[in-house]
Amino acid sequence: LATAPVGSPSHNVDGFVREFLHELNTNQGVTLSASSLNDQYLALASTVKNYLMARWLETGLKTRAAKVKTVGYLSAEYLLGRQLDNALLASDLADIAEKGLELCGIDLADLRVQEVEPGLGNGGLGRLAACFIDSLATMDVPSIGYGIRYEYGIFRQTFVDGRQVEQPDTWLALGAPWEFPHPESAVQVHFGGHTERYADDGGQERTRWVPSWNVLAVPYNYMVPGYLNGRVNTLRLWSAQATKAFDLQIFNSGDYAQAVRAQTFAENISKVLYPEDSTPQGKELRLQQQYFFVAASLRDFIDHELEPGFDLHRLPERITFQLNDTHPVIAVPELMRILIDEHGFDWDEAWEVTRQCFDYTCHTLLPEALEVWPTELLGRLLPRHLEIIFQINDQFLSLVRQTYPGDEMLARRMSMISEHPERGVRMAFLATVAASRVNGVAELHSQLLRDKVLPDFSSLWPEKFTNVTNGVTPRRFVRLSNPLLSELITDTIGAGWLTDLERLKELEPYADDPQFRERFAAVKAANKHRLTDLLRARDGIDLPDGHLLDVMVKRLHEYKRQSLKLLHIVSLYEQVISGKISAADLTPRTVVFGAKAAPGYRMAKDTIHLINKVAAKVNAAPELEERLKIAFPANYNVTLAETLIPAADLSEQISLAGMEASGTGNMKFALNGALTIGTDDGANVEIRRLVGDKHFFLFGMDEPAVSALGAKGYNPGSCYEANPQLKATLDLILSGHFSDGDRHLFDSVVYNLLNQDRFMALADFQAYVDTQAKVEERYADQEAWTRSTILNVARTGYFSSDRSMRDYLQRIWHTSPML
Ligand code: 26V
Repeated sequence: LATAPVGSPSHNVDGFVREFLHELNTNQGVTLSASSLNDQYLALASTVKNYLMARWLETGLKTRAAKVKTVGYLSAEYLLGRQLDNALLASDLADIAEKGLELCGIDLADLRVQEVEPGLGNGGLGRLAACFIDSLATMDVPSIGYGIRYEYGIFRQTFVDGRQVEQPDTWLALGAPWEFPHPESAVQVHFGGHTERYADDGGQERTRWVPSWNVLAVPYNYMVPGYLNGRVNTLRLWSAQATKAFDLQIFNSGDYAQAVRAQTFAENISKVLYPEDSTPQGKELRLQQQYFFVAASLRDFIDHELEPGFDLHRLPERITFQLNDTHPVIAVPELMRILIDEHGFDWDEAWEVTRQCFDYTCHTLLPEALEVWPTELLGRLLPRHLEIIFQINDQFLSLVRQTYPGDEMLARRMSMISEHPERGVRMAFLATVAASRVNGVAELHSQLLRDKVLPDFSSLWPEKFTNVTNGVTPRRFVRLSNPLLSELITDTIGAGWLTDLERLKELEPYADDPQFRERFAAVKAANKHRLTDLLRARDGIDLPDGHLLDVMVKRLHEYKRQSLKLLHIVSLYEQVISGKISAADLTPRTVVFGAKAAPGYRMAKDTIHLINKVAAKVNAAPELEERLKIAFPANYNVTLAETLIPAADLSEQISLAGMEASGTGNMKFALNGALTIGTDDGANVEIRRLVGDKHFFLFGMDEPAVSALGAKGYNPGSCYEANPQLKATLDLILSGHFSDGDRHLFDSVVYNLLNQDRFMALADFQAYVDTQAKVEERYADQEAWTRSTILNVARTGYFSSDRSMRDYLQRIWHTSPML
């Protein structure tokens, strides 16, 4: 009785209503008639939690008792999106809730929109982590997600005169009903100070770290419900709080203000998510964040998840930590420190355990995105960890010298310590040396990781490297975001596909069935109307009817080439206003952009400004006869993606080949019946292989061609000179046409393209424009188009994150679901 959780409320409309009203009265302290929408939303969230609670507690008991290996997913970001619908779906409560609320005179749809999504991530990497924990729960894999509870997530983007202006994301302001704070389980995290040698009782020389300050890490637990399987895993996000020591100082010291400042300093650690996602700034606070969540997570797992007295020599039997990029890599020296300094392991024993406990996923190829922490900073913040890193490096370099005698250049290349521009620790090298397995996130990316980023390491340890192609959760990105398509699929092939997405293959024969095509097209049309309604209400944007909906949504980065999409639009516009073609020649098309720029990334922000300026001009041009429109809703996020992606006809995946590690938006679009125009990059390669060349619009240089052009010397100016249409396009921007006559407003963007163009947009321009013409040709034949979109859905079941998790389980974690 003491350990068994109490039962759930009854799984019917009556039980639901009773529970809901109870929550409204006792939690919100209001009656139904006096309640606000926010009261009702919070009470609804509590009600759903109550249904999931027994399963959550049981999952914990069952997993602990089984003493099986747990996956510890270490990620600085989780881009979760709204929780309510997902929780309703996972607990099979959606219909019951809808009916129950209706009895109370409430429309579920009105409550849904009350939720502010937890945007605790920048983009692809954070959203991937959210998809992965969903799949692990659904596949009954014991796992804990560890991360940071940022008080402010990714900024809210607004536009002022077309320029991006960032606003704080106050996602906690109206209450956070999905989290369970556990201040009593807080753990201490130490920083600073120095190290000392001392002799232990047996006369053995040992080291201890004498830190100079510390903070409390308070866990906030979130339910991660599996889909209809009774498992509820945990996501544990850490929040920084000043320790008691600070409080005591407040009482004891005369300098109250100073003590409060110290408290604020400690609590700053989890205050805000860094919005840069490609150029690490080497900021001290960011390193504090990384160590903060990693130290708390290791401590939590060892002290609270393992049974007391557990022999840490056997730690790899019970945990495998996945390092989501290099952000949590400081966990490696931290585990070494725990084993050696706190548990008396000798170095070799500790290393043996540590290297079996970690695997590393790399998510980039951009050299400037690889984290290098200055040794000066590391030594100041984490002196013991720096010592340990130096020692790991020494041991590693002796292995290198042993394996390749006389090759001192190689040893220098492979050193974890870089000397220029300042001494720093290359975190990707540390991760690669420590990890049992290193993986890229799509086949091409994994190949390039081996060949270009870590070639010396892949020669030394070829078996260490592997690929796991990314995936997305079909629960959120098909079932919840596209209910009409889901219904059509279930109607056609029966239930069960949501947890076995390869079954979408069974749709293939229906691509040739005109009746099915008609229903499929009707779903797309309905989704477009849903988007139209949303954009009108959310942004005051009016989407025209009957247009090809051409969508490019992702972070703004030069390598992703939003500028290439923009050149295409300006080129069409220029041809019409200069009379080269008539508006009637245009396929009616609306281009939707969604993109946030890192606040310090000038070129990206200027590109946003340019897109908005071009949009203003194009949208108002009578010459175009309403046949070309641009919509750029501000603040693209998971919630907007859920309505936008199912409405899209065309998915823009146009990064320079070899730059986009995988992409996951590309998968979401294909699964929702959009066709892709894309380069041979990231997971596009695999999407195209699966859907077939005829149903994918490939253009541009492939990676070897990009490399060859780079080696030969690329001159964007010659593309401009050689291509009259490209010239006319850029000249129109330079003329001040989009900037009220200001000829220099967009110099940065245009001259960058003309003189540098690191990502070769001009080189791919003609191929892109030509391929867009092919898109229009196919679109003109609606039957053929719809057939292609059906085949895209039918053939992309591979991109379920359930499959990604299966690959990690088999190839990396060597564990299996709980039976
Ligand atoms: C990098 C950094 C650098 C330091 C400052 C903070 C920060 C925050 C995040 C990141 C991650 C950038 C890497 C990233 O998001 N990669 C994306 O990962 C996706 C999932 O694997 C993949 O689909 C995208 O292609 C890849 O760009």
